[in-house]
This record gives sequence, C-alpha cells and structure tokens, in this order.
Amino acid sequence: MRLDETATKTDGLSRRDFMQAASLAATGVLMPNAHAAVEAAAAPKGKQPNIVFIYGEGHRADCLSAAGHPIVKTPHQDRIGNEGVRFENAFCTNALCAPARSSVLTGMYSKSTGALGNGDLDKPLDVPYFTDMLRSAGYDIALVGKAHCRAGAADRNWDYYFAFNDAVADYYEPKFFEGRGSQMGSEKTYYGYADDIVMDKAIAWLQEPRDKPFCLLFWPMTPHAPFYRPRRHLDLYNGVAIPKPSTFDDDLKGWPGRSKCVIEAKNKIGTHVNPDGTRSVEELCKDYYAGLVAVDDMVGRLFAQLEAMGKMDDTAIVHSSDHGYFLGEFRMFDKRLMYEPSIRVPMMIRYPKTIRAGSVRGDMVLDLDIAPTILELAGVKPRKEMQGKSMVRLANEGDAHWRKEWLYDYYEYPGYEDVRQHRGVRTETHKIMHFYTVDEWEMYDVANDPEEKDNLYNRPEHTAKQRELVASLERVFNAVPQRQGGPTATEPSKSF
Ligand SMILES: [Ca+2]
Repeated sequence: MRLDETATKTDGLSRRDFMQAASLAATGVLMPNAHAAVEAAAAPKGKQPNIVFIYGEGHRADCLSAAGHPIVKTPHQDRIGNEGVRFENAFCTNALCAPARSSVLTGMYSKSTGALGNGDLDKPLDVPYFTDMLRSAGYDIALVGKAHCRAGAADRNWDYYFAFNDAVADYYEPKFFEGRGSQMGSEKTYYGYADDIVMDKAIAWLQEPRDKPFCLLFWPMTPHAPFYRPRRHLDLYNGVAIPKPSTFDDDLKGWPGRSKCVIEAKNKIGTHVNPDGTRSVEELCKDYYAGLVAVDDMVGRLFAQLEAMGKMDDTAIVHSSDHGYFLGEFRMFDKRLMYEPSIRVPMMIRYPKTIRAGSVRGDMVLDLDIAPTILELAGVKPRKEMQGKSMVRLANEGDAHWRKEWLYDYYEYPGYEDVRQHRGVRTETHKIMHFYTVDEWEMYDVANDPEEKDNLYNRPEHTAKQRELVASLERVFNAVPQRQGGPTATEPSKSF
C-alpha cells in the first residue's frame, strides 16, 4: 500500500497521525494503524482464533532443525514453520531480556517504552500490552513461565498468571508467583524441572471449561545460564563433536577490527569467573542445545493437548524469542551486542485458516511486529503508538513496501558484562553500529561477510556506503519517539 492510499482510505486518522505514520514508514518504523484500520478484521467476533505465543529464552534463529541446524533437533517447533510461515530474517531490537519482553508486549521500541535495561524490574510499565487489548476483546489470557519484563506483568489482571520475573535461579527448585485476576499469590517454591512445572500449569489451565477464546503465552525459562538440564537429557550429546566458530580465537589474533569497548566487555568464554560464566564452547553448546530440546518437549506436550481438545487448527501459534545468543562467536557468550548471533531470532506462525503453509520468507521482521500480528489475527485494531506492523499479509502475499532498514538500540551500561551503549542500523545487506559514549564504530557487509569478520568502517573504498548508513541510522533513530517522563531504566542490572 502506498502512503497516499493510506491517507485517502483511512477514516478517523488525523493529519498529525498520518504525517507521523508517513514519516516513520519512510524511515523503516512501520506504523500498523493506518494499514490495519482498513484491512484488518480477519476474525469477526465469535470466530476469533485461540492464540498461543511461544517466546523462547535466548533461542538462536539457527537452532531449529527447520533452519538446518546440524545438531539440535526441534521437531515440534519446526512444525509451526513447516505448516505455516518461517521468516529467515527476524530480529530483536534490543537484545536483552526485560527490554525485549517489554517491547514484544507493547509493540514499541525500548526508547519509547522507557524499559531500557534489566534494572528496575519492579517498576511499572504504564503502556497497554497486546494481551490487555485481547482481554478487552473477550479473550481469556494467561502468562506462564519466565516473565522477566518490567513490572513482571503481574499487574495486568491475567485470567491466569504463573511466572517468575527474573532469570531462573534454581532449575530444580524454581520459584513462581501464581494468580488469577487481580488476586496474586505470594512467591512459592516448586519441586521439579522448571519448564516441566510450567507446562503442567499451562495444560491444566487449557483444560478448564471456557466459552471464550484463549490466549496463552508460554514463555519458557530454558535455556538460560546456569544451563541445568532435565534428568532425561543428561546424556544428550555425549561424544558429539561441537564445531568451534571461526572467530573464537580472535583474541589470539589481536582482535582484528574489533572496537576497544567490545574487546573490554566481560562476555568472553573462559575468561571471567562469575556464577553464570561459561567455561568452554563445548560445555556451553551442549547444555544450551539440551535446554532447547527440553523446550521442544514442552511444545510437543502443548500441541498434543491442543489436538486432544480438537483445537490445533483453531489456534494461531506464534513462535519467536526475546533475543539470540553467542555460542563462541568472537569468543563470546550471552547477547546484548548488535552482532548477528545475538540479534537474530526465530519467527514462525502457524494458523491454517489464514496463513499459507510451507512458506519461507526473507523480509526483515522485528519483535515489534508480533503484537500487531497477533492483534490482526484476533480481529483487534492495534494501538496507533505501536511501531511494528502485522506480518499476516506479508506472510501470504509479500509486501513491496516492507521495511528496508531498522534501528537497533541497546542501553544497559554499566551492567552485568559492561557492554557499552550502542545503536545501529541494519539493512538487507549492511549494518553500522555506533558505541556513542566512546565514539567507536563498526560497519559490516553482512550479505558478503555474514560472520562479521571485516570491519569496513573508515575504509576509503567504502566511504559512500558509510555515509549512507550513518544517515540511515540518524533517520531511524529520530523516527522513534523518545519517552518523556514516566519510567526509565536507571538502575544497573544485577543479573542477566
Ligand atoms: Ca533472555
């Protein structure tokens, strides 16, 4: 759709709204409101699909057998993409738990939510979530698993809430809050593998009689440091060779092309002693992969329940993750930085009534797009403040006007690993990143250098591209409204 069509077709959209939408769309921040107001309403009231949103914990985009991973087998999660759509170029906009989870619930950048880091988890996030909107539209809503977002979402009057608002501390004696409506219980300790307990609770909730559609957010705790496995997977990957990333030994080569602040960040394998620190690529990968397999077990149980209820095809299933994860690239673990392993996430949707089966798309989609997508599937109009765009039409027909550039924006410093603030722009072929407090830059041709080995910044032969990307970064950053007043992240995090 062209913007001039948006202007003429949309009722009730003020000129100011339109001008904002036009400005943002031109700069890669796609405003769904104008588009959705005239084209959504996929589900009339009474025929709303059930919704399941599986939001992984640091699940890398490439760690699905559907994405061709040579070691990890994820048959249940693969099914979502194989029987629906899988986006090969999906990204988060701030690769850190609480900011990403706050963005996915609101459809807004960290810069606009004010949820900038993992600190201040107990402070409110006074922006409507898409789940609040679904509840108003007649849905039973539930969140089970790891909340880890600002305010923990416990204030949202869920029909059912069984969650923990931080990274899991003890996989075998996990703590959760359980509540219904405005009645939230006190924190209790449970005994058993954390995500097994979460899925028991989810299934019990699904089995309750109801005459409304449901929306279940299954947000697993696994895999997250300290990476403990369920008993049934203790032997998984014994004797399996784990390849080492080609950039793992960059430290021995003097960190070619890497910014000083990146080199100094405390996120290198076998370098820093902390309770969540990782000791070797082999240990990290095997425990991380086994965690993803444990999650796949849970997804299998969930699907078996939906099928037993005859609701599998009446349920729109969305699968993504809060961020990716370094498994030894540049010797790193964890996330935060704007390199590909950290910012790439899975993105799959299965809903046979609306989404064509078996398509794989390369368009760049973002965590911000999930809320508008789920709302469109439910026939609910997105908020005009949402900064993503529904992926429904893109999945089925493509969209020549889809975004070609987007903003990445990381804030938390000082923090757990002392990764400096940075922001950058990612296009379909390139990225540039600016560590603006120390004025260091990196620039990569990700189309030809997907492992980001060759920093092109300030190379004379790339001056024109560099100028173009710097201008693009300024454009996408300025297009996102800065939150004024209200909550901001002020406290450095104590965990990650
Ligand atoms: Ca996370």
